Amino acid sequence: MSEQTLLEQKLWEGIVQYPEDFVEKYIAKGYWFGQTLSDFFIECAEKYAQNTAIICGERHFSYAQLQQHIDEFAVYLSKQGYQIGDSVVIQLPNIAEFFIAYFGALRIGMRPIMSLPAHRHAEVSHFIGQTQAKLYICADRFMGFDYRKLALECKQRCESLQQVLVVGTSGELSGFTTWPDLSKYQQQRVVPPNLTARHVAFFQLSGGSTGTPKLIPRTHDDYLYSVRASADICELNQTTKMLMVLPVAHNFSMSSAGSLGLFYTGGTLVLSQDPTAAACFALIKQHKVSHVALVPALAAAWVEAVSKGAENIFSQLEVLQVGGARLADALARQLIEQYQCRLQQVFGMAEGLVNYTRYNDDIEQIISTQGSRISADDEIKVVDDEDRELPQGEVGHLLTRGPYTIRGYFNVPEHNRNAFTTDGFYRTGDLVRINAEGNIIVEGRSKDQINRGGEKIATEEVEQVLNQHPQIIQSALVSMPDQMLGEKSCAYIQWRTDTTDPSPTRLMMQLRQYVQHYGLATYKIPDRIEFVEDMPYTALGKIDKKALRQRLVA
Ligand code: OOB
Repeated sequence: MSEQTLLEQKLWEGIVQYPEDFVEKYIAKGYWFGQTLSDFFIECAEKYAQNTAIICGERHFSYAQLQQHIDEFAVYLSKQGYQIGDSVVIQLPNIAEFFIAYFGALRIGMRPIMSLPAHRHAEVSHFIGQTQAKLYICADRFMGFDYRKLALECKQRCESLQQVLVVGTSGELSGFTTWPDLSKYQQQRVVPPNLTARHVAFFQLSGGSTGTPKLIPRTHDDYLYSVRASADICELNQTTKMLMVLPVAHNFSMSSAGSLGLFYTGGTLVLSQDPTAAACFALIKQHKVSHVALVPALAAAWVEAVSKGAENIFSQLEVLQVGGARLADALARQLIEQYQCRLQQVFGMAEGLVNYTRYNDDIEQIISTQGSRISADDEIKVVDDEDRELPQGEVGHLLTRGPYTIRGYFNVPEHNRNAFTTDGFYRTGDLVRINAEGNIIVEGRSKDQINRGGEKIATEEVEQVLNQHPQIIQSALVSMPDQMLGEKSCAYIQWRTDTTDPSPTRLMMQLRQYVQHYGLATYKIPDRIEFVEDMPYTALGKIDKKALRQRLVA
């Protein structure tokens, strides 16, 4: 077999491709136009060379400077021996190095995995293991957490991992390196990899509903289509100043319209590592920020700050986007009516489909719906439990297929059989209704997931960890309503009674520590623990989570 064929095989391993007739359609319609993400940024940098691309604390980067650093970092990576198709887990806070690492890796055809700062060693080592990643890029410390410890844990578990690259100080651990002095690579260029825009560019992560988080392979073509179309819908331009306060690597932050949509139009990204109203309001004032994207919990916290006397920054923004979890109608109304905010609701998923309320939608639509799809070729079905399409207006399961929605998660054929229909529709796990105006209203969820202020918890993943505890017979994680976050998690625990029970508070602390020690992201640690003698069961003999949730509300 030729080297090229072997490479092609490697690049498509574990990937479910779009069927040829759809590929032809998406190309014919001009959605996919054959540009890689790397070439995309090169084009932005040429077009807007002198515009400021990123403000990161005291550091300002023009588009030309950012591209220069990307090129230099790409040279560094290739000198380290990395090649096309190699995977790299990137886990960085909202700092400029994120973009240098991301585009630098893409420049040589490496495939980044977009880990979030909240992930811990269980998740990160899973990402490394799944993709056989050779490189892990992290910060030294962030929000009081030392990522070098996490990296050490991953080094012990993951054979594929060759290098840990630390932004900050490496602590001189063996196999750890610090962020290079990029000026050393100034005069050099890498040879662009032999890749097409149809190939997978990088991996987003799914919130999931079963087991460990799944990897979402996004191609250059599909991702860039969603980026360009989003930038158009959101009407971004060279004067746009976007504050990035949600994690940079999240799909909402990157592409809806996010940083990439912003780069496409030549605007300026202001990075914040601190989501508090105090910190962000100061940045908004200082840089005359025009656009911000928040999850409902953060929007509520900022409203609280304004109601307590902070300056009303909502009326100063051109647009406030809110998405990631259901925005309560009352909060939407308050933002618009009391604080003169120009609100846009965003309902999307890392797997693809994104919906926006449009600026010219009727106010009531903006308040009470989650908008409409990006593309006329986003196929949307609302179905009953037997996959039969429901009449318009009825609540059912949302299925979708389209020019930027994946056809399968990476390397999990068994799981894909349930997560997608045989004709390629993605089962979103969301319960929705479509109103007379054609806008989507998210009414609930059929997937076993908790949406904790926009951070998704696959209940099964946490239960599996709890169930490994020697004293636990079985466990069930359910959501409980929360004023600030929308939802929090409560673990019902059936404890072995044959041992002497320490006090419930002691037990609770022990269990929390147990989950933390296991290495799950902190937001997955149960907020509350309830001990029960037995579980309620459904007629089928499964744990009746509905009954448990009702108990909590009662
Ligand atoms: C975004 O992406 P993910 O992958 O973290 O989560 C997707 C899930 C959706 O299936 C839905 O259950 C929920 O998050 N969701 C919303 C929502 N936006 C997302 N539920 C109700 N209302 C909304 N506005 O969260 C994401 C990706 C791109 C853009 C925006 C959000």
